[in-house]
Amino acid sequence: MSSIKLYSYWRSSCSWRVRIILALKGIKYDYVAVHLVNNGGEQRTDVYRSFNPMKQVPTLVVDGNSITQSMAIAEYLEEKFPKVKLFPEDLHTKTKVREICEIINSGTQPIQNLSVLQRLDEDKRPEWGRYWIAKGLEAVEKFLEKTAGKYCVGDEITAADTFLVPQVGNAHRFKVDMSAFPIVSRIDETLQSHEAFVAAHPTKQPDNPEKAA
Ligand SMILES: N[C@@H](CCC(=O)N[C@@H](CS)C(=O)NCC(=O)O)C(=O)O
Repeated sequence: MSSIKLYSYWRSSCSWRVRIILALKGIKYDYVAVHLVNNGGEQRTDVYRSFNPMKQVPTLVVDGNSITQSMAIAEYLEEKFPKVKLFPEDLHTKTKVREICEIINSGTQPIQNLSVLQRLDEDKRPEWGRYWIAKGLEAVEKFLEKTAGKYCVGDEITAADTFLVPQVGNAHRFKVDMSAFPIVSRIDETLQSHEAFVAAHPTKQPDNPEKAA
């Protein structure tokens, strides 16, 4: 039995992806909150930086070994806990899953991430975030026209769904007009009531200020 710790921030979409995966796979873990804003950002402390040089969440620590980058964490968990599969066996289908993950992971979230926004004047940030999130979701929607069934790729939940839902969460925060993304919206809505997605939601995390209050 491994000891697993997740360094997370309730509102971080990248941490949210990993929380969904852990919940879907039924993996128990200890939650360690890293406040991204207070005290100049706890992700920037020397101690945290020693195991996450990018100064970002999430970090997963398994039996004392730290793993950073949500995609690497997703692939690690897939191999270590293969019972619930989030990357399909079929190579073509698996590649479709990875493509959707990467549109979000590399093409969308990094451009609207906190440390990027903090380089802009405060009044420019909402429009910047809205623009880049809408651009990413436009590409995801086009993909989904070809791949979607009940979920992003066919009728089984895959890693693509675990990346999509948190990015839609960010879209709502930035007030993106979702009417242009009907398939994205339909899948997000379907997954909102799935128990693993409910458990991983920001509102359910111990460091959510409303929960702590
Ligand atoms: N590629 C990384 C991105 C991680 C990332 O951007 N994390 C954000 C929260 S979603 C963060 O920690 N931001 C803090 C900062 O920018 O200072 C991953 O997927 O894990």
